[in-house]
Amino acid sequence: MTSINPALLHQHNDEQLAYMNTDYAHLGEQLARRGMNIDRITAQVAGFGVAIPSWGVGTGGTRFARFPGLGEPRHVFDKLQDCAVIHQLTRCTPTVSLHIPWDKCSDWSELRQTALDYGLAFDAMNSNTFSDQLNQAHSYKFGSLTHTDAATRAQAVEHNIECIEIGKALGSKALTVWIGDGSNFPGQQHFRRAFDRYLESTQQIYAALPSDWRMFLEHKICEPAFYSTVIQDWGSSYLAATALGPQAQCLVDLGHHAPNVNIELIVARLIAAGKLAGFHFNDSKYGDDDLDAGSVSPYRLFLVFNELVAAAHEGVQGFDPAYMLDQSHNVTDPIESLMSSAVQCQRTYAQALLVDRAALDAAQQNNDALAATQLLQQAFRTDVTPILQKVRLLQGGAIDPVGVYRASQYRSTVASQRPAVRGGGGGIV
Ligand SMILES: [Mn+2]
Repeated sequence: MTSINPALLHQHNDEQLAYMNTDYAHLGEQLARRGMNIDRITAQVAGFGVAIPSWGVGTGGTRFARFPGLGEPRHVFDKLQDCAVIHQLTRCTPTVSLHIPWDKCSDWSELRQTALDYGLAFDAMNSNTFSDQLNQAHSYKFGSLTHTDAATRAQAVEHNIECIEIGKALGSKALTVWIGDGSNFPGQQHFRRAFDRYLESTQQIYAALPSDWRMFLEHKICEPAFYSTVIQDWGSSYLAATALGPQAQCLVDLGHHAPNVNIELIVARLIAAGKLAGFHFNDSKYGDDDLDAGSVSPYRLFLVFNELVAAAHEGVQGFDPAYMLDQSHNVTDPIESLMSSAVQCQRTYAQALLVDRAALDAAQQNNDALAATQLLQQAFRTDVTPILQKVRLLQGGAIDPVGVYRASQYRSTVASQRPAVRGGGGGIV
C-alpha cells in the first residue's frame, strides 16, 4: 500500500540517477584514500532507522497561538498515512511512536493491520499525564505520578498500564514516561517526598511491564513547572531507572537540558552505566524548541552520534538505543520537516561511521588533542549525500524525498479529503 505514485517516484529517480552515480563514485574514491570502502558504509547506513512520533505529523504551536496547516490528520489512521509517505520516500522511518490518549481508536487490530499494510511497525508507546482528559476523575493540575493525592497517583498509574496494554496489542516493546510534575514556587513541593512518590508510582507501572519490554524515563529540565521538576535531569532519571530495575532506562531528548550542557558526555555516561534507553532527536537554540534535527547545531548532533557509533564499534554489552524524533512544526509542512530530520539523523550516523576509530584511539592515547579533534572534523565535513541517496534508491525510496513529495501534491490531495477539525492532539513532550 503506497501513498505516492510509484511512477512519479521512478521518473524523478531516473532524472537524477546519472548525477548520483557520478557523485557516489567520486565520494568512493575519496573514502578509499582514507582506507574506507564506501559500499560497506552504505550497507551500514541502510540498517539505520528512526521512529516518527505520531504527534509530529500535525502542526504544533506555541504558548501564544497555533496556526493549523492544510490537510492535517484527523485521527491515528490519517497520521499513519502521513507516516507511510515519510517512510515510502526516505526508507529510514520504519516505525511510529504513538501517544495515548491522542491516538486512541476503537480497533487496535485494525490499526496494527493498517500499519503492516504500509510496511510500518510500532515503536515506544507514550503516556500522557500532563494534561487532563475529558471526564477524568482527578486533575493533573498539581501533578500526576507524584501528586500528593493517592487517588490521582493511582489514576496516572492506571493510565500508564493501559498504554502498556494497548502497546501489547500493537506489537510495541516499550513505554516512554514523561511527566510535567514539579512546582512553580519555592516551598511549594517537598522535593524528597515528591521523588519518593514518583518511585512508588513507577514501581507499579514497572510491575506491569511484560518481560521483553523496556520502560523509558524521559527527563526535562523545566516546563510546564518552572521552579522545580521532579525528573529534571539525567541524574534523577538514572536514580529512578536504577531503583526500578534492568528494564528501566533513561531517554535523552536533546532539547531537555540547560543551554551549553554537554549532551554527548551524558550519553557516554548512560552507555557506560547500561542505562541509555534512546533518544528523542530534535534541535534547539534556547530550550525545548523542538526544531528539526540538526537545523541549528549539526555538530552537536554529530558528537552524540560519535558516541553511539563508538559504543557499537567497541561492542558495549547491552547497547541497544531506540531512535525517535520529537519535534513540533509551526512554519513548515510537518511531512517535509520529518523527512528532513530523519535524513539528517541518518546523515549524521553516516558521518560518525567515517571517523577513523583506530587513529582516534591513538591520538587520545598520545594526548594529541589537535589530531583527535581533526579526525572528528574530517568525518563531519564529509558530504555523505551520495551514500544516503544510494541507500534510498536501493530500498525503493526517493533520491530527493522532498522534491518527489512536492511534485506529488500529496498535501493538497489530503487537504480535500480531510476537512479541518478543531482541537485534536498536538503538543511538545
Ligand atoms: Mn521528548
